[in-house]
Amino acid sequence: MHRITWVSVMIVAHVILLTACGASNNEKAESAPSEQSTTIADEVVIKAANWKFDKAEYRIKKGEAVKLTLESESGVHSIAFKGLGIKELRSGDSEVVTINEAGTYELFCNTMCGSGHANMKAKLIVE
Ligand SMILES: [Cu+2]
Repeated sequence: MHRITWVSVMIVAHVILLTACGASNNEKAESAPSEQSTTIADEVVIKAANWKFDKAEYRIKKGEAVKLTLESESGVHSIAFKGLGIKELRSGDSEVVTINEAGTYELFCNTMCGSGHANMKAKLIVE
């Protein structure tokens, strides 16, 4: 009889512990986001496919916060930007960038994606 009671106390304690953990995890998930203070002035979606980008040139304004997004319509691609301190974008990635220097910058696929890989180049024109 005593043994059965002890076992059920252990089970109850375990359930309480599990519930407590679950609750604190939820709180974390809810309070995590939002540190966006920059106003995004423009959005540019760059679409990649085998083996080209949807445009030869993408234009943005200098000094403005622009959200760059890479979408892949076929194949697996990424974009690197020559001469800009922008990190590589992979499919589905977005990055908010502000470029203060006008100019024409080269962007290219940075993932070995097949026979047309070397052709996957376009320009980012900042004006
Ligand atoms: Cu490629």
